[in-house]
Amino acid sequence: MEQILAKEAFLRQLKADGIDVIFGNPGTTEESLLDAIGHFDGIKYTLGLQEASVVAMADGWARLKRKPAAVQLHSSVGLGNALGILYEASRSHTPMVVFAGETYSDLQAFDGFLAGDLAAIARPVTKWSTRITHGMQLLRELRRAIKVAAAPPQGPVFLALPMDVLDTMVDAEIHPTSFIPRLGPCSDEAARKIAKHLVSAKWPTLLIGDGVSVSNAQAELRTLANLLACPTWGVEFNELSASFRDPMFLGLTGHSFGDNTRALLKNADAVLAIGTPLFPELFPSRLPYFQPDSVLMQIDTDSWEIAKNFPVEVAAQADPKESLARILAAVKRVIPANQQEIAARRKAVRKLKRENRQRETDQYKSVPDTPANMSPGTCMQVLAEEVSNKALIYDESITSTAPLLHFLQPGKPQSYILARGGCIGVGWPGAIGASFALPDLKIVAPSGDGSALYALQSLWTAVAHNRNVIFVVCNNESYRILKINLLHYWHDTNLPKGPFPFMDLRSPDIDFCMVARSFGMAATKVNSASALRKYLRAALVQNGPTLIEAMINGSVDTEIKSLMKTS
Ligand SMILES: Cc1ncc(C[n+]2csc(CCOP(=O)(O)OP(=O)(O)O)c2C)c(N)n1
Ligand SMILES: [Mg+2]
Repeated sequence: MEQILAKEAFLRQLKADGIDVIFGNPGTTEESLLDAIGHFDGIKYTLGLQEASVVAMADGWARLKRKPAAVQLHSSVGLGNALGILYEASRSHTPMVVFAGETYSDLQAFDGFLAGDLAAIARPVTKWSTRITHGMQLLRELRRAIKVAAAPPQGPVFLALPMDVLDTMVDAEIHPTSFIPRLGPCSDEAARKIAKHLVSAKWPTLLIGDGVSVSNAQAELRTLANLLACPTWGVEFNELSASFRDPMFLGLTGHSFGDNTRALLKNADAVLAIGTPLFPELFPSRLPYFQPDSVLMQIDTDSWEIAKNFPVEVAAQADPKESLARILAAVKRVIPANQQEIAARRKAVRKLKRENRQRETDQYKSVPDTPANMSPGTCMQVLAEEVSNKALIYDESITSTAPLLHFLQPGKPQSYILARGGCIGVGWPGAIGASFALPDLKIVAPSGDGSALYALQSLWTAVAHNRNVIFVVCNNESYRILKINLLHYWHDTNLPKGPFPFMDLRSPDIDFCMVARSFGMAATKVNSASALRKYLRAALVQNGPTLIEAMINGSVDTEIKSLMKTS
């Protein structure tokens, strides 16, 4: 068999699996690999200038490609910088093969510069983490890593690559990685039971998450929700598992306060959760989420999430799309006798949706535009009007996300992605990664000013590779979400409202346009709807990256009024 250098074999294997880009940031221990990449045909190396951005770019790429991204980090320190976003990728199931170089194996016991147990550092944030100890093991372990990353539930894996391993001559035994086929449907019996509970419930509620979009189950979900008039909520909902325009889709439960979610479920007597954890909130409710006689049913590819916190009447580790198809067939077989009840519920859900929308409209209108800035509602209305159907919106606008969703009402596949949050600073680099995955798509990346500051260096990559991304800073000169959450804390603990500590991003003020220009990117600051509209229109028809700094009102007066009055 042909003998080649292990690092060459490594690249050939990635290429054989259709991975044609490596997102990376190098150090001395990766230089020999970079040298090989430089001479290798068919893999593009994309340099990011800090590891958090590198991993976030890979996250965006993998989410759009739906297959493992390749990420190269620098030894223990580069891996350390990446941990926050790797944590996020592992919690939200982004498939990635992450690797970092280290010094020659025979020198590792010396415990010198950059020494560390890399595989141990990566273990808590990966599905599998190992050091490759011999060149002849490389291909087998690389293929295993790719397979493990891609197997449901997907997630990151880590390989430590000592320099000598990469320089070994190995057999060029390249063949495409064998993947585990997707799971099949839930059993007929489970489908029948689920159908029976949904059909006989008064308020059969669907809780859905990214598992639905990952299995492309949107059509089946919509049919089921409409057939039985099921109120539907997005829980861990970062991709469009349902259209915001679907009449039965009522919006997102949010990931902060379990008591909010609990209130939404007060009438639910049968709940089917599909492809979502229950519940991903920071402050889960201490009170029961479900009524004592309600029935919980759960379908997920991830056994960890099933029955994680609540007893489940019907549980299925199964593919959402195929399971929903089976449930639909079972529902149709017993075609419900209670058609009048369903029609009444349909009306009630539509009414609820209308009322929620009206409440949001009133709330956004109540914040005025001023000469210095726009209300978040105005900013997002313009963005939604101008961008709708012309670009993918990759959103990390934090407190501006709610008005954006309100005005955009996204539904078409690849029209909207919510940066998963948790670890902020994933939006802009994620958009850049997405633009490598879908080079023909224009991408608009609204980001909170605070979040953008974690990922500024990603602008350099966008310029270096002339990405078609419009970066929009929703600049409210603050960590507004933290103010809102502190108000909740004061309210819940009956403490008096004080000044907001360390949450204003002023004195010195930050000039995002100057930052962008320093990376060679054109940038404009706007503080009115008309200016925003004008520059968005221009940017949408231009090639290459631009930045628009939109000054928006960061007031939390509405929240103060609503929270403090009830205390
Ligand atoms: C890596 C990391 N550091 C800190 C936080 C805490 N955090 C969550 S949201 C936020 C501020 C977001 O501010 P911005 O992006 O300006 O959005 P706004 O709330 O103003 O709409 C911070 C600091 C986090 N989630 N992740
Ligand atoms: Mg802000």
